[in-house]
Amino acid sequence: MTKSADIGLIGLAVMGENLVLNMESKGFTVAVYNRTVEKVDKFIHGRGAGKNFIGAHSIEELVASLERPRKVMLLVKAGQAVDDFIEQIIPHLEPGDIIIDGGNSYFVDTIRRAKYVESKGFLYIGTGVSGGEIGALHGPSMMPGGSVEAWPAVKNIFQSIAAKVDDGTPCCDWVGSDGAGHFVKMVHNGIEYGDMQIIGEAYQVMRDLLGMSADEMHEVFKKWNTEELDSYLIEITADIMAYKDEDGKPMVDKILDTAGQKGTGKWTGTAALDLGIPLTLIGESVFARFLSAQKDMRVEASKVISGPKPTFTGDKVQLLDDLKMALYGAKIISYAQGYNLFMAAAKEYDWKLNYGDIALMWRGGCIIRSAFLGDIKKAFDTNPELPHLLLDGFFKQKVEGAQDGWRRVCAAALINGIPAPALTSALCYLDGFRSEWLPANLLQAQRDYFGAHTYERIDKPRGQFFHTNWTGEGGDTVSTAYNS
Ligand code: 2AM
Repeated sequence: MTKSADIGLIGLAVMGENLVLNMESKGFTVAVYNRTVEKVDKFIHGRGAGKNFIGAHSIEELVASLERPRKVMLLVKAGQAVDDFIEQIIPHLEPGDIIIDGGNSYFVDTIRRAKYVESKGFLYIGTGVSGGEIGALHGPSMMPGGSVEAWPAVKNIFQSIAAKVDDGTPCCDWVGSDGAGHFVKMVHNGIEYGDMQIIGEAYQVMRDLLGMSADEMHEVFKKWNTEELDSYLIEITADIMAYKDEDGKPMVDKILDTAGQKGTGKWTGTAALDLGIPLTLIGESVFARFLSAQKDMRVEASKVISGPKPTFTGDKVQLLDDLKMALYGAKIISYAQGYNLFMAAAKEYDWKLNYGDIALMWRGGCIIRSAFLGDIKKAFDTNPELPHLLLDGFFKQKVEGAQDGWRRVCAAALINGIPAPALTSALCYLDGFRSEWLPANLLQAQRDYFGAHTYERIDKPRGQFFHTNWTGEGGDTVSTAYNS
C-alpha cells in the first residue's frame, strides 16, 4: 500500500460515512472497513469517490494502512459488536495504538473496555458523538474520554471535525478517564429527553387549554427562539408546527401520539437511581414516553374515566408569557439536576470533570445546543467549585424570576386536567431544594416505628442515632443489630 491513513474507521452506516466524509473534508486520509465488506467498495465508488479514502477489505488491511500510533475508530451498533471488533483488532496493534469507540455505548461497558484494552498495552477512547447524521457530516459535538495519553494523538482530528461556537472554539474537549465521555453523552441524551418533554407539555397547554392552531403555535415558538429559550429544539418545533401535509393540514396532527426511545434516557435515570441523585425531570420524561406508548390502554381509559374539561378564561398573552417562564425555569432545574448527577458520578468513578467545558461541548453541533449553555459555562468559570447550579447567582435569580408564571402554568394545567409531569415535578423539586425543612422526620419516625431503623435528633450532634420503643413492645434492639 503506498498511501497511509491518519485514522481508520470501522462501520459504514450513515453516521460512519458522514463522519469520515467530514474528516476527509478537513484534509485527513481515512481508511474504511465494514463487516459487510461490499459496503466498503460501494462507499469508495459512491460517496467517497475521488476523495482521500483507503478501502480495506479486512481488519488486517485496515490496521496495516494506518500511520502510527494507529487510530482505529468503531462506529458500529452498541453492545457485543464493539467487544467483537476489539478482539479482532488487538492482535494487529502495537503499544501506543488507540482503539476509539464513537458509538452510543453504555458508559459501564466503556469503563470495562478501557481497562481491558489498557491491560493489553494499548490505549482506548470512548467518545460521545452527538448531532445525528447532519452533525456527523458538518460538525458534531464530541465528548471523548478514556486513556488520557491518547488525547494528543486524536485531538487535532476530533477538534477539526467538531462543531465550532461563534468564537471558533470547538465543541470537543477531553472529558475524563475510562467511561467519562460516554457518561457525559448519556446525560446529554437524558437532558434531550427532558427538553423535548417540557416543550411537548407547553404544546399541549397551548393546544388544549388555549385552543391554539399549529400556525399560531409556530409563531410563539419562533418568537421564543429569539429569547431566553433560543435553542435547536425550539427552532425545529417552530418548523414542525408550520409544516403541512399534502392536504394542507398540519403534519404534526397526523402523527400517532406514541413515543419511541432507544434507551439512553432510561440509562440516565438508572445512573441517577444508582448514585442517589434526584434527577426528577429526566425521570418524568422517560416515564411520560412509556405512558404515551400505552396508547391502547389510554384510549380505553379515556372512554371511562372523566376529568375536567379544559376551559380558559384568563389573559392568553399572559399565560403564553407564563408558559415561556415555566419552560425556562424547568430547563434550569433539568440542567441543575444533570450537573448534580455529574458531580456524584465524578466522585463515584474518580473522574475530574470540567463542568464548564461540558456546557461548551454542548453549545454547538448537538441536539440540546442552546444559548442557555453559555450561561452554564459562565457559572462554572465564575466558580469552578460551584456545588449546584441553583446556587449560582445568575441561575438563582432567573429561577426566582420565572417561578410566578411557572406556578400559574402548573396550577392551570392541574386544574384543567392537562398532564404536565415534567413542568410540575421540576417546580416541586425547586420547592424541595429551597426547603430548610422537609417532612423526612416523620419518615424516620415511621421507619423507626416499624423497623427500628433509628433516627438522628435536631437537639443532638449528627451521627448519633436513637431508637424509641414506640409501642412498648419493641424493646431496645435496633435494626443494624438485626442486619449484622
Ligand atoms: P453491517 O453493515 O455489516 O451490518 C451500524 O449498524 C453498523 O454496525 C454497520 O456498519 C453494521 O455492519 C455494524 N454492525 C452491526 N451489528 C454488528 C455486529 N454484530 N458485528 C459487526 N458489525 C456490526
